Amino acid sequence: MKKALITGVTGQDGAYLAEFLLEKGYEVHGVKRRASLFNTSRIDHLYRDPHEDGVRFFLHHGDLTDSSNLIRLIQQIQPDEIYNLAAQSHVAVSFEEPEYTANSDALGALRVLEAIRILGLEKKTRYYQASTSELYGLVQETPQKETTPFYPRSPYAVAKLYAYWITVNYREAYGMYACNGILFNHESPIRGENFVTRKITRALARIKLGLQEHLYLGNLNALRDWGHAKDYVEMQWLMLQQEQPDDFVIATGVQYSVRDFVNIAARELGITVHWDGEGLDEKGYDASGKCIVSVDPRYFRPTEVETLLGDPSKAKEKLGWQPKITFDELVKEMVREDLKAAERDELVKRHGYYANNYHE
Ligand code: NDP
Ligand code: GDR
Repeated sequence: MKKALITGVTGQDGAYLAEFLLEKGYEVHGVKRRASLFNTSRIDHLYRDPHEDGVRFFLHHGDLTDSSNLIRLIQQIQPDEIYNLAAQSHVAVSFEEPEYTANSDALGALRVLEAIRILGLEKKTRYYQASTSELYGLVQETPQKETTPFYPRSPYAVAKLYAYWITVNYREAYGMYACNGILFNHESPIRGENFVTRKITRALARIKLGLQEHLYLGNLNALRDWGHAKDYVEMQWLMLQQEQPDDFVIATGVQYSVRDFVNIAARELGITVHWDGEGLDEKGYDASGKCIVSVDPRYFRPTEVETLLGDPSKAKEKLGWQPKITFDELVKEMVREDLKAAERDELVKRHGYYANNYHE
C-alpha cells in the first residue's frame, strides 16, 4: 500500500486530495496545525477512530515553520509521495504578514525538501509543490504556459517563486522526483470564505434570505481562470505517477471577471444585483432602499494581478488531463451549498439566535 503525506490537509485542496488518495487505496497521513479551535471540518468525514481495524487516514500535528517536526514525521512515515500544499495562501494577507508568508511558503518548501535529503529518501519519496499562477503576476504573455516568464506581484507570489525554484533545484541537484504544479485559481463549496468566489456565493445566498444587505468587494475587473478543486487534485496525483518529474500548468483556458462571477452567481440565485454607482444615493442605496454590491477600496491590493489565463496544453498532452467540471457547474454547486448553509443560519436566527455577518 502506498503512503502519502499531505501538508495543508485541513485546507481546500488537502481535503479533496486526501479523499481522492483514500479512494485510490493509499494510506494517507495529514499534517495539521495546532489551533485553539478545531480546524478539521473539511476532513472530519474522512476521519475514523484509530482503534478501528483498517484505518488508513492519520493526522499529525506539525507546521511548515518547524524543521525538526517535519524531519521526525517524514522519518516515521517514510512516505512514497509528499504533497506540499500547506501555505499562508491569501494574497492580500501576504502584504500584511510578508515575513510569516515567506517563512511558511518559501522556507517551508525548502524544509520539506531538505528533510527528504537529510533522511536519504531522495530516491524513494516523490515531491509535489503547490505552485501558482500568481507567479505570472504582471503577465508577460497570454495565455500563460510553462515557459512564460514570471513576474510576481505580492509577498505571497515572491515566496512561491522561491518554492518553485528550490523544487527545480533539488530535482536537478539531487535527482529527486520533484514537480511543480502551476495551478490557476480553483474553487469549490469548501473554498476559504475570504477568497473572492466563496465570498460572493456566501454573501449572495445570505442576501437572498435577508441575513445580509451588502456585499463589499475590491477590484471587480480582475480576470481569472477559475477551475474546480476536485478536478485539480487529480492532476496533483497524476504528476507524481509519470516516468520523469516535470512542471505543469493546470488551468481551464477560460477567463471571467469578478463582476461576471457576481452576475452569474446572482442569476443562479434569482436575485437582482444593484451595482455601486448605478442610481444609488450617497450612502449606496437605490430607490427601493437596497444596495447589493459596493466597491470598498480596503480590498484593493497594493499591487494587483489584473489578468490570468492559463494554457493547459502540456498537461493535456503529457498527463492526459483535462478538467471535467465546467465553470457554470462550479458556480451552481457553490451557490447551492451556500444557500443550504444560509438556510440553516436563517433558521437559527428565526429561533432567536444571532447569525454572523462576515465581510472579509
Ligand atoms: P487553503 O488556504 O485552503 O489551505 C492551506 C492549508 O495550509 C491549510 O491546511 C492550513 O492550515 C495550512 N497551513 C498554513 N500555514 C501552515 C503552516 N505554517 N504549517 C502547516 N500548515 C499550514 O489553500 P488551498 O487548499 O486553496 O491551496 C493549497 C495550496 O495550493 C496552497 O499552497 C496554495 O498557496 C496553493 N495554490 C492554491 C490555489 C487555489 O486556487 N486554491 C492555486 C494555486 C496554488 P489551517 O487549516 O490550520 O489554516
Ligand atoms: P487570488 O484569489 O488572489 O487570485 O489568489 P482571490 O479570490 O483572493 O482574488 C481573486 C481576485 O479577486 C479580486 N477581488 C477580491 N479578492 C478577495 N479575496 N476579496 C475581495 O473582496 C475581492 N474583490 C475583488 C482580487 O483583487 C483578485 O484580483 C488565489 C489563492 O488561492 C492563491 O493561494 C493562489 O495561488 C491563487 O489564487 C492562484
